[in-house]
Amino acid sequence: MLQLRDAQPVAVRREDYAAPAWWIDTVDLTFDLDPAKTRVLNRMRMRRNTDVPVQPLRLDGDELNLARVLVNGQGASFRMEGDQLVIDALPDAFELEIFTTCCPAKNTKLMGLFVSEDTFFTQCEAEGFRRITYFLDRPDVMASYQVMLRANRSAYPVLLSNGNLVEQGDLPEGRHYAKWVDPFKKPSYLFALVAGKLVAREQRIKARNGKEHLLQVYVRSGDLDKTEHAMNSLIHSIAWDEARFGLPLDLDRFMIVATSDFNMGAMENKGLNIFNTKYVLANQATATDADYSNIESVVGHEYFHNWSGDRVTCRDWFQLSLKEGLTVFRDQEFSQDLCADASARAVKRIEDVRVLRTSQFPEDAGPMAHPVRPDSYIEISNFYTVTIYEKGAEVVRMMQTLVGRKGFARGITLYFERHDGHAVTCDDFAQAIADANPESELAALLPQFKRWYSQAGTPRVATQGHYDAVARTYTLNFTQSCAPTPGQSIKEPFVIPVTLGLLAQDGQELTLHLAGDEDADAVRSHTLVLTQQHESVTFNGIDSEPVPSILRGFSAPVRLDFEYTDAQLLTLLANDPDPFNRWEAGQRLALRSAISLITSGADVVGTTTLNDAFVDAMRGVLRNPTLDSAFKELVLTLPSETYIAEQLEVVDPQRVHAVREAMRAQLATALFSDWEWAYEQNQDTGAYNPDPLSAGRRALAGLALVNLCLAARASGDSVWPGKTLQRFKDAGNMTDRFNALNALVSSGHALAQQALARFHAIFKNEALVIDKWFSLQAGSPDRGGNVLALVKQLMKHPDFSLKNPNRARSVIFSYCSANPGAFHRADAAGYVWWSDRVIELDAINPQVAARLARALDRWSKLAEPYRSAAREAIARIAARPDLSKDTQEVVTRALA
Ligand code: 0A1
Ligand code: ZN
Repeated sequence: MLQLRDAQPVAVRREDYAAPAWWIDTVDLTFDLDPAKTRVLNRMRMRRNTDVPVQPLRLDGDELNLARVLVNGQGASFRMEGDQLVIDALPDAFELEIFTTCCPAKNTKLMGLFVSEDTFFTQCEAEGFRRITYFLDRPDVMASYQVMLRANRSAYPVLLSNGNLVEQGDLPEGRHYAKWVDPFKKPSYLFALVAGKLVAREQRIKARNGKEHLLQVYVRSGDLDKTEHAMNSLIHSIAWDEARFGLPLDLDRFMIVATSDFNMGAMENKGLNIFNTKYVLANQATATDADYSNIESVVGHEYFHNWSGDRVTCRDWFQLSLKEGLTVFRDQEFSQDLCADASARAVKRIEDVRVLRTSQFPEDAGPMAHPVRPDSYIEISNFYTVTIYEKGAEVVRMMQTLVGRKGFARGITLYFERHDGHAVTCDDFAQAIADANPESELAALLPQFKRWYSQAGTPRVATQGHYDAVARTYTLNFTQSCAPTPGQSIKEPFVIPVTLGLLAQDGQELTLHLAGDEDADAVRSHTLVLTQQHESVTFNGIDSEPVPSILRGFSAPVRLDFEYTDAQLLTLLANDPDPFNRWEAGQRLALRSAISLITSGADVVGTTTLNDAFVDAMRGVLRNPTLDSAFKELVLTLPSETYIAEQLEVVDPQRVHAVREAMRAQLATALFSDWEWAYEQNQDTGAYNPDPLSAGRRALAGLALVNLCLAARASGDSVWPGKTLQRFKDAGNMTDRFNALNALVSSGHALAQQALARFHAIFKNEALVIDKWFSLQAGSPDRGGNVLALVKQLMKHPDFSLKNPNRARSVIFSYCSANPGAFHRADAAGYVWWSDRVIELDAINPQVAARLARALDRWSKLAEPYRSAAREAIARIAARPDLSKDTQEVVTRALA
């Protein structure tokens, strides 16, 4: 069906929210599944919402073929207004029957009902259910569902939907049926069905209360040997939510199904989670430690949505962070709680903060900046962002900091008691946490705290220290500010919890005596809650100028400015008991060197970037017997090009790249024997185990190998590249194998080619591994300026497909979003190629296209000639007459 698009798509505004004019009490769906033409019979019991003025019934639809509309069994008159089916003059309660068909085989958007490798899947969040039937497709309409699935038995032996299987049997002509009833009311976005040839790993578990549950992980038959980790992650998630928050599994049966065609990571449909294969399938031969860890988080994330999202859902899509920020916070806490010790927990925290700062901070400073609770959108799919997810999680984390861990658990209990079975708002959440902790600072500051929901942008906290030797006091003066963001020129002060401590110059941590609070217990870490633009705190009894450790554990999502001396940073790097700030000190030192060379105009080649003190400190960390390998790996990894670029007013991406590469080369060479030592020290002989401790050892060995190959590149030595190739061949797990391959490819060694060919030959039937193969090449360093040509060639490879989102991402995103040194070309060829891919993808899958369209979000920061060329490439996309509203919204905002 031809889709006519509005010339000017209209924005949906939060302030326009109105309760629905009608409720849907029950939905009875019958599917006759056929890839070319699926028939959907939808019978609903509807009732007028008597709290709002009388209005016609307006049902949402998208790309549906309508065959019949019956009201109480009689043909009814209706009209179409755009995509909406409108019925006037209805009784206060009635039964509505709608019969439609759709074509899942042609559904390349992967929203609604689609086919992937001969199996039917659905994706309904946010507005996909309207592609299945006409409906009140909004999250505050919650209904009871029963679903009849009918299909050919041999082609689709497994028929799944939400809830419990209540009946199944055969039908004439080789067909069969299954009937499912979901015991919980839910919004349409949580509906799901799956039908196809799948097999399941099953496990029965007994909950604390003695109730039995059936857990299933469904995959294609060749993948059953890759489901153990997902199943274990699910079991751990169930136990954790019950232990930490008292939230039990409320279903007899909980299913996870994997599909290789999926726009996002996974989806929390009630009782029937649908996952991208990337976040389910793992065995040691095909998955890396990072894959294992991501699977654990995503399985946890989707499972935790069963309460934070499904039992209590969002009133409208502006409240998306209500479920996403909270659920990311919960999955982060889950992963931390699974760690065996404090060091592993700190490593997880550093990794989370790194994601926030390299992805969310740029978003908050760019054209797509929006509050955690946005005020308007054109296409809601564009708002599944790092701001809603990761910054939203930081907002929840700050609440926990302000009320304490126990108080927060009390707040969560109250939230679920109050709102179970309802669709609510971010205000309701914050209110519950505050009400459960009436004496807390959160309760006292709630209206101001909620500015975190309404104001976009990353606050900056400028801090100065003043030591008074006579009074033996140390004072910290704080000034907070926040730059304007689109539509918000003035920002009011935020509530910012700043956890801090003080170190003596010899590195000893000091006991804190707060001036004006002499009765307080002596502590070594204190959380100061900033509420004003200017504020200060004074510590008494300080014998010499201390080194402040500010924003410990990254206690608030802000940029902290403090004019540390190099000596102070070295003290923190060597001694801070707070591992986050210890790591941060190293990052600040590296950043400082990078920025001074970038802005100096000096020749990069031949300039020694890093001073001896820094190199010695890095050696000290690498050789430190008391630190874990995972932590060492984080400290010895330089800040990313994206993060460095964010600190600059004007960005020459080639210079940023060249400087960072020079720093890497210097660390590789200067620490050569230390890297050799670290590599040898971090070899595991036992059976493969993806736990944080062993994963950390492999990570550090992998970094060592990269450095050894880089150093060999400089010296012309061939010993380490040879050893690396051998390691690549002999590796007993994907982590070691891929790290070795990466070391050869990223150092540009000639041996990389044969390793790549061998890798492809070994794994040609493992789609997720082939994604890695594409991605590594598209992300490889552009030493001769030929990565763009390579990327073009990769797109012609028989294994490449633009329709498969994972594959498209593995080539196109790896080049455009993760390889700045290759993408930002002075001849603009990278940008032109990017704009062509956005346009091409937009016709297939607007969600994926709109994400790719964000690769040049920060164009206005670029130096010439990049800036003009980037703008032109964006304008080229924007000029297309037939863009989806997804992509149109992104490019329009970029050019505004
Ligand atoms: N709610 C899911 C994310 C998700 C959102 C939209 C989707 O449509 C393509 C798919 C998944 C989560 O947070 O995991
Ligand atoms: Zn989520």
